[in-house]
Amino acid sequence: MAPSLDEMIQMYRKMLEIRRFEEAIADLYHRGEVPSSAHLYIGQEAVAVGVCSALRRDDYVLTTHRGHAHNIAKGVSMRRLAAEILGKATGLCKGKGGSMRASSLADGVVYACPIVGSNIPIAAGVGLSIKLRGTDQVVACFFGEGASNIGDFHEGINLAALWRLPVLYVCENNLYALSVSQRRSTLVEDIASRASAYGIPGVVVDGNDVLAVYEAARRAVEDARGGRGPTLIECKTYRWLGHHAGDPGFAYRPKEEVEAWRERCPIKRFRRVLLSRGVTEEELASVEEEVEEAVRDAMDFALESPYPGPEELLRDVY
Ligand SMILES: Cc1ncc(C[n+]2csc(CCOP(=O)(O)OP(=O)(O)O)c2C)c(N)n1
Repeated sequence: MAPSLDEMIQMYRKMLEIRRFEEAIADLYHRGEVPSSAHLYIGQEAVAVGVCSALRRDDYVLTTHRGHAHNIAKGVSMRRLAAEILGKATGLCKGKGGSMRASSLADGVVYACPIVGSNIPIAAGVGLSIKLRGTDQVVACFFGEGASNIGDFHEGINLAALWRLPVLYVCENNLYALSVSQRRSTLVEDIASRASAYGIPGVVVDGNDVLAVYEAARRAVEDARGGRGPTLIECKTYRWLGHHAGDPGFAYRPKEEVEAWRERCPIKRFRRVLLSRGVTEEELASVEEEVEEAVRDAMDFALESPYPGPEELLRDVY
């Protein structure tokens, strides 16, 4: 079932929130306000939003070092996410997680971690917990194509497949793992083809088309809730910027390639779809204004928040 027009406008809003949020974080990073690295998601917005729009509020998400977007798409407060990235006491993890570990259990974002591939078996664990508790929740696990060459990928997906766990494995294939292109690390063209090794469906989707991603995710959610087990969804996309905010991103990628992908902007593309379905310029302009304001508010909140005090140093440490 396709999303309603209202739902599509909400999807547009979320994609734009992610874009503006990431631009603002890049700006703060270059002004020295971000005390860690920040791996930006600009260009990939259709993936996080397409998948999370097919989830329920009580479903779960696991993300990676490139996880701001998955938090926003799942409904996490942009104020508390921005505060976390700036290491502030008002952040999602009291400023102790930072950009790469920002997560919010209350919103279903269970885990964010820069150890590449580590979330894949943990997602199977979350899926097992759902199964043992007997609910019909599902879990979406996001990772890059680089992670699909890590041993955890095999162990995690094999187990989830064997036990028919309710997991969506979402590979965001942005063609590069750090500076290594997929061509230099992997002989198969489609990461999704690896699904056949585990006896589960593997789907390739245009990761810059939010409606296509939504539809693939919706089907996978239906299977997962129905007890038919996991799906591996590969979203072909591209990160516009460097691996992290301090990487110009041009040393290992041809300028023409970056430009060609910028032409395929998932947000502009979806904007055209909305206009063709009867949404007016005025409606979109008011969404755009509200998003700018919400992102400004989030950054102000984060900048004005205090850092945690020394008494916090050993609290929450196990
Ligand atoms: C186990 C492990 N090996 C290496 C690294 C260093 N590292 C950090 S991000 C990254 C690239 C990850 O690429 P991919 O999984 O495709 O995700 P993307 O950054 O493209 O979103 C690497 C190698 C790491 N963090 N963890």
